[in-house]
Amino acid sequence: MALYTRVSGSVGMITLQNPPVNALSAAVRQGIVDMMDKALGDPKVKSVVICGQNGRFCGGADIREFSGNMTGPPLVPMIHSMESAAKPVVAAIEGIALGGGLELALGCHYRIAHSKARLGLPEVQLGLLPAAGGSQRLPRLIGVPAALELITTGRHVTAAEALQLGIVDEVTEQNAVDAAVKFALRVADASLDARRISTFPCPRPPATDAFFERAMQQVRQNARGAVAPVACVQAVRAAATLPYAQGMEREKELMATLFTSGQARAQQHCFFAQRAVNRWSMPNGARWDTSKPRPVRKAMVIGLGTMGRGITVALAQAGLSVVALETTEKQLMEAKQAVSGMLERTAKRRAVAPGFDKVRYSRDMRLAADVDLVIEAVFEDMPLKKKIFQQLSSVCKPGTLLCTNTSGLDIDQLASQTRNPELVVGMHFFAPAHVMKLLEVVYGPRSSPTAVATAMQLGKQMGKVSVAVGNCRGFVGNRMLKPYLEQAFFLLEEGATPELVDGALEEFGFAMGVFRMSDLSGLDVAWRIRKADELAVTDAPAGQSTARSRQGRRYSPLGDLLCEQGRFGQKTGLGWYRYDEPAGRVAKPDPWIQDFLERYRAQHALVARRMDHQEVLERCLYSLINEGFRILEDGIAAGPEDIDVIYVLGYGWPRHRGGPMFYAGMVGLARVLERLEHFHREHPDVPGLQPSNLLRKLVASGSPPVHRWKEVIKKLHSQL
Ligand code: 3H9
Repeated sequence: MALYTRVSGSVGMITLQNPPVNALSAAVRQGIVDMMDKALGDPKVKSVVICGQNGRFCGGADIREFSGNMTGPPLVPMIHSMESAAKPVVAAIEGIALGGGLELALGCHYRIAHSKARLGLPEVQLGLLPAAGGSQRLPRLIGVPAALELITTGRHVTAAEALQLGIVDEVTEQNAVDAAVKFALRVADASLDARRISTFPCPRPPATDAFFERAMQQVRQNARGAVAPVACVQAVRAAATLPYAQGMEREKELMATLFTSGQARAQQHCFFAQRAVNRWSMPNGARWDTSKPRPVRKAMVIGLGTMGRGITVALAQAGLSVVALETTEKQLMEAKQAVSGMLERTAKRRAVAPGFDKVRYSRDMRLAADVDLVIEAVFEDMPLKKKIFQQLSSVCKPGTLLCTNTSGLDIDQLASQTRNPELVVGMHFFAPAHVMKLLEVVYGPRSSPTAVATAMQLGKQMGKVSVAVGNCRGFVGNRMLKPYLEQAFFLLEEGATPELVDGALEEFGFAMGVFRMSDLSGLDVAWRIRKADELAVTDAPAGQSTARSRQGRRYSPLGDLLCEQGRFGQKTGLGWYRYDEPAGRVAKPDPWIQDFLERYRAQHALVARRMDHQEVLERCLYSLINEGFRILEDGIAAGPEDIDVIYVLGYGWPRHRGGPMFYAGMVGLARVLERLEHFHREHPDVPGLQPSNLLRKLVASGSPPVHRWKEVIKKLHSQL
């Protein structure tokens, strides 16, 4: 809806009303058309101001409408007739002007923004392009290079940057609507000839063809198979090379292709999934989000390795006081230097104060007496963690939340070391912890709703997307990773190379294939855990040190054998690849690995065979997805959206493929089931390939779309 009033005698004011972000739904568009007619037809009105209610201009087209039949007046002619109006129209931008919201503002003759407003064309992140004239007007207003960057990345800009770029005419610290009304009174009689952006010539960049070829090459490289950024370049190229009307035709054509694409659906699924995880509830229906989180002002981080340092920075940046704890003076000083550097760099990027004074470095555990929350981030050593939790339990004041950053150990075992097990939760960060958006908040059987709510709230304060998950080995993300990694090893045994497996996964859209990723994170971490679990080669019976079976199931000792050679990945310069130097970044195929694999196959009488990318993808991804179904079955994740968010934000799953569970739906659940059955027949000693009950149930229920899986899961739980 849109509300119309007349203010200051001669200014017609149109207020968009569609909470919470005033998205341009059919009713809002109809309202704008009607109210513009009213304003233009009223002889007392000399100029018009358009604004949004509740301090938010407009969040763009109503994304919820994309999945149904679009009704109501279309945006393009609506904006065009606004631009053609004979009376000046001023946009009063408060809060946000995003996507169609900014396009609406670009159709106005003037734009006044509040200093705290953010503007942008984020359509590319939804698998779309700004198709209400944005791709044609923005380059005409601010030039091709700047517009291209904003449109292909979807980046939001502050009001100050928008002013500098020339997107807005004025920035105000006062109420932007009042400022726009004053401005509208001032320009009531001014000529509009030079104010209609669609009539501006588009400045062509020098050597236009070469400029766009370079831009396209760069965008393709970063897009990892996403098509929307490519279409964005094509649309901006049309703006630079064609007259406006033809450019608009091109924009429409490109949008038509994107609009119905699977990628757009996938990216919009991610958008809604990311918001759905905030309404966290347990599979049994118990809700945490109705519990009041406790205030957290002071925190302690124990263990200042890579994770602890990142967590310290994230907490300090969120405005908390942090006590950073290490055991030796040397470790403490090294950590202090590293944390200060990280604080300085991020502060510079965000143009804020570094907050060095927020962090106090200490070796004294007794300081835990004074904090509201502790995050333990020592290495994955259960006895050590248990000892720390025992100490904390006796030092901390009542009510202090005790969190662990373990990436997969049992939260309940740690809780049982404390006097208040209800105050223990997992806060599983992803490296680098001050950068990565994802946080798994892990609740044990005894964690209280308040404890979970507090951890979730703290995550939000740190700018993370927090997903509440149940307690099991590896939680959601790492539990699903295990069968995926396992398949990658089996593929090597059967004849693949690390390059082949990584090539297939990177072509699919992962930022990094499994072997490059393992090299980056360090092979020794998982090896030490396997050793502790008596799974690694050194624990196998003498003479069978490379046995391919553990506890009755297939096991590949390849990773252990590599670690036995001291090849721990990038940090040692050697892993699944060779690096120019220790900590070097460029992965090069290593002939040593070829020999090593050949020797290994010979030792186990394995005959190498050729395999293609399709097989690599099916084996790795379907086994990961299958574990995702088991996780849903076990009630560890509340829904498929939670798993998808974890994979997209924490594990580099390509956003344009919507997350593993959405992807399974796109491939077709029946197809995933059929391929898993096939692979399981071929590899009966690999339980990860045995299709889960839930997958079978979903297929038997006619493969409903992902947002309806919860009904089937509920039924499955009620039958148990
Ligand atoms: C477009 O404009 C296409 C055109 O170029 C061409 C067309 C021809 N529609 O994020 P929040 C909901 S494409 C519908 O938690 P925040 C959201 O789902 C659009 N709903 O709040 C959530 O609902 P719920 C281009 C929307 O304050 C609630 O609002 N625009 C829309 O953290 C609150 O959202 C964009 O891509 C929408 N457009 O952040 C902007 N936007 O409560 C997308 C939000 O049921 N939106 N909702 O979970 C955003 O980036 C953020 O929501 C925003 C607010 C920054 C606006």
